[in-house]
Amino acid sequence: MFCFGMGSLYSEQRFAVYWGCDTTYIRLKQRQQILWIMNGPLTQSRQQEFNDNGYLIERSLASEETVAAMNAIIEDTVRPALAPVEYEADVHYPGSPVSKSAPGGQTPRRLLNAYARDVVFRDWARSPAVVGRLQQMLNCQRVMVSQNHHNCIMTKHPGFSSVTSWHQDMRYWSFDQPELVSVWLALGNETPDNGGLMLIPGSHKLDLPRGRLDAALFLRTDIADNEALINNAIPAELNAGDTLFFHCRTFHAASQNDSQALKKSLVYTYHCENNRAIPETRSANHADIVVSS
Ligand SMILES: O=C(O)CCC(=O)C(=O)O
Repeated sequence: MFCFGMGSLYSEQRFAVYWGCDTTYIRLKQRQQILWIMNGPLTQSRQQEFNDNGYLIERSLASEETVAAMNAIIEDTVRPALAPVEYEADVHYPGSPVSKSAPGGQTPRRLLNAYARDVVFRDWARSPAVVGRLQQMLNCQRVMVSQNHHNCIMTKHPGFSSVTSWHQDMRYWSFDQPELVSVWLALGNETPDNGGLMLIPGSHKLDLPRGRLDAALFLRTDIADNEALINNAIPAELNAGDTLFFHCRTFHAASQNDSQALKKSLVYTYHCENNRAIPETRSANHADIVVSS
């Protein structure tokens, strides 16, 4: 059911506005052309891009002030790292320090529980710019943020970072449905040189046989078909404030930070309210939070 309204945009042009619960059409009558079809902040073509590729980069989504406030908090709490923390030595990935007592062993990989760390992180997590996009990508009104695992500030330090091999984030999650979206906010420049993410477009649609993955659910590197798949990867080149949305089935990877500067990114993962964490799994450790109004 549509409501109807009319008004003047310019003296010589009239426009009509139709709106329903979710959809607004703005039509310039003079051209009889729909200029703008909106179901939320993403145009249909941007939403289609996300559906096709399994990821979408939205440039400058966070303001300079927000990025500066977040960076200041992180700089204050990363050396030494304020608990709870995951250390590079915890993950045992290629390049990780072998233990917490080895050289570089105290290098933090993630400052965990970002949502609880400061209101600036909470405000971002529940901001209309983020949540509106997620409602479209996840196709639901009621969106929740997880307080488990990807609720963190990723810190990639020069000198002691590790390689994250090709994986889908579903390896971390236990949910009714593999329908989650992570939101990765760059707090500085990210390129392959400083360990920025690489993604394989369209890989969220693949249903690979178990044999294509190793014991830890990374893509096996000894299989020619995987090599062909990995050759399609593209880097997510980000500037501070740019935001990468990616589906939990999109294969991605990252190398070590070969620059001289700490790389910082804020990451949250979201799902629809009717997609529940499986009880007694790590995904259900802490209650999820509704972020849509
Ligand atoms: O920054 C990285 O090394 C990649 C992180 C990542 O993909 C993950 O934690 O799932």
